[in-house]
Amino acid sequence: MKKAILLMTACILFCLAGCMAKPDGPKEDVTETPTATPEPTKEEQKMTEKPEPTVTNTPTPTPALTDENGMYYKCPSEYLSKREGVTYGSFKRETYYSDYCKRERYYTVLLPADYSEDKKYPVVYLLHGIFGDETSFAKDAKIPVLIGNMVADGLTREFILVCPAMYAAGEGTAQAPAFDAEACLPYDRFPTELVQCLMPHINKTYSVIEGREGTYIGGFSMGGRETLYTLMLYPELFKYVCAMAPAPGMTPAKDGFMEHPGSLKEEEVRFAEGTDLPEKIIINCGTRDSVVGKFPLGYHELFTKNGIEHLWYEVPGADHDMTTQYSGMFNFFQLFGKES
Ligand code: FER
Repeated sequence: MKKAILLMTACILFCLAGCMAKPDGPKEDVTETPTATPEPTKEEQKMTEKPEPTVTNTPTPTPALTDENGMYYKCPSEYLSKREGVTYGSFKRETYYSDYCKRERYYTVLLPADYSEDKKYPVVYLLHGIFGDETSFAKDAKIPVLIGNMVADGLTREFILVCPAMYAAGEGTAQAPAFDAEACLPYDRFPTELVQCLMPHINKTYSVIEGREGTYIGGFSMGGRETLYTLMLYPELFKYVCAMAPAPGMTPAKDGFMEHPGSLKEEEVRFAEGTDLPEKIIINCGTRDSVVGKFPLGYHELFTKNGIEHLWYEVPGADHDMTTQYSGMFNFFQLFGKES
C-alpha cells in the first residue's frame, strides 16, 4: 500500500512539473520548421540590395552628319565605292586651241555614263591644286564613282565634268608654277582663258545647257583660290561655286611659302549692286589643314565682312586632303541635284 501511495505521488509531481514548464505558452506546433532568420522585410531588402546600375534610355549621341545649312561634314563612305548595277563614266583627255595662250591646251572630261546628244547637261569646271594639271582629278578613280553613285541615288543630276589645265602661261614662255609672285601670274590668267577659250570650246563640243543656268565652278587649294578669283571677275556666269581649302593670294597675304601681293585688294572683294550673283557659294577647309591653314577661314571672314553671302563649313579632322575634297564635291554636286 505504501508503495502504491509513493508511486502515485511521484506520478502527480511528474505531471505538475511538465505542466509548469511553459505555463502560458501556446502549444508548440511541432510540424512547423522553425526558420533560423526571419525573412527580411521589403524595406530591409531595399536597404541591403546593391543598387541597380542606372539605365538611361538616351543613346550615345552620334555626331551630326550635316551643319545647320545642310552641308555634309564628310562624304559618306558608301558613295566612294563601286556598286553593282551602277554604270560609271570615265575620263578622257582632249585638246582645244587657246587663242589666249596661243597654243593647244589639254583638258580632261568626264561625261555621264549614258551621255546622249539628245539630252543637255550642265557643266562643272573643276580646278586642280598648285603643280597639278588636267590629269590631277582624272587620276582619282573615286571621282567617277562618287558622281555615278550620287546620280543613281538622285542626289545630283547627270552633268559633264571638265578639268582644265589651269596654268595659262602665254605664248612662247617656259614659265612654270612656283611659290613666287611672278610664277603665279599664269594662274590668275586662267579665269579669262576659261571664259574666252575653254568655255566656248566645251559649249560647241558637247550637248550642254549654256549660260549661267548650266555653268558651275569649283576647285581645290590653288584651284579654290582661282575659283574665288573667277567668281570675282565673272560672277554672273556661274550659278554654283565651291572653293575647297582655297589657297592664299587672291588678296594680299604672307605665309611660309611666299608673300602674296594679292590679285585683288580686300576692299575689291565685293560686287556692284544689282550683279547677278551665283545662287550658292561654298567655302570649306579641313580643321587640320597643314598647307593653307586658316586662309580659307580668312576668305570666309572677308566675304562676311563685305556682305557676300556664302556657306562656310569645316571638315572635322581633315588635312589638305581628299577628305576635304570629297566632302566639298558631295555638297557642291548636291546643289544642283534638285533640278531637271
Ligand atoms: C601658298 C600656299 C598654298 C600658295 C599656294 C598654295 C601660291 C597651294 C597649295 C595647293 O594647291 O595645294 O602660299 O601660294
